Amino acid sequence: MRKIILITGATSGIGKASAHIFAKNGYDVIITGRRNERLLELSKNLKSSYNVDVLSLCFDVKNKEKVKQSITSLTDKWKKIDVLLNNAGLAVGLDKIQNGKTEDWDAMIDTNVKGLLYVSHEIIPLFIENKKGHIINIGSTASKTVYEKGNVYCASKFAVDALSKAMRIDLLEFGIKVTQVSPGATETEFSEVRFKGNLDKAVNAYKGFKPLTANDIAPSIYHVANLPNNICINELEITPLAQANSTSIFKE
Ligand code: NDP
Ligand code: 8X3
Repeated sequence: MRKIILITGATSGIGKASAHIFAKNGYDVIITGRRNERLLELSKNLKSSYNVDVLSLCFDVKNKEKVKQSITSLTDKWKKIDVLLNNAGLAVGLDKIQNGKTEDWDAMIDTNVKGLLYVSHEIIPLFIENKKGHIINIGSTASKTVYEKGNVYCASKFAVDALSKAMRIDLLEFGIKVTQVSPGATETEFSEVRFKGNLDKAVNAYKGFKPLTANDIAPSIYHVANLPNNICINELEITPLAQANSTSIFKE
């Protein structure tokens, strides 16, 4: 029987690259996100490229009821999930705290923290029932070091750091693995979303150094998910060569 991964935020960036690498290596894949057209296109590509089963579930992780309904409606085959990749997330705005917009704060906390919790809340009982499972939470270098104007995004990722550690402890008795993968600067749609569609600002974020791409991160996610049963990588921080942490990037 093939293994199954559920990926939140598979319509773009790190989630989409992860869907490809897991499917390429024979996983059946549950892809999720809000943009249904992208999900349908990805589903078609994965099926035709890798000959695996793909289930596409369109939902917003902020919507607790929709998350619950989507997971409880899974058939028995799809409930046998091996890996949950909690990847859906975003930064909205880059302002000093005194200039921050409460709607941006809500979007980040509701998606990055509460959304991750809502999805985990539905999947953890399946893992406990199946006596196996692996939760991989996408943190960030922003989970570790606060930077100027990063305030609420950093707070939301510090929460992912705390939750990853807490899940690891609480789920020990069930043999469920928990890993936080924390990327540094990675060129995806992340900056386009952060700067609300301002492409000049988005491109500028990566000027003067070579950022990572989603395809640089996905193999490490695949690696941590496919170790022998007795090994759990708790944390993995991956940055471009030019970046030491959130605040130290060497730009030419
Ligand atoms: P992208 O913007 O390319 O992808 C983000 C994904 O999250 C999309 O598939 C989007 O799908 C999904 N998403 C966002 N909000 C929601 C929501 N409310 N409900 C469901 N899905 C949602 O960015 P990345 O690939 O870079 O980001 C992936 C993760 O990596 C995020 O958690 C981000 O914080 C983290 N990260 C990114 C870094 C970077 O430099 N790029 C560095 C460190 C961490 P859709 O819009 O279709 O819903
Ligand atoms: C995304 C990377 O540096 O914009 O988590 O916070 S950063």
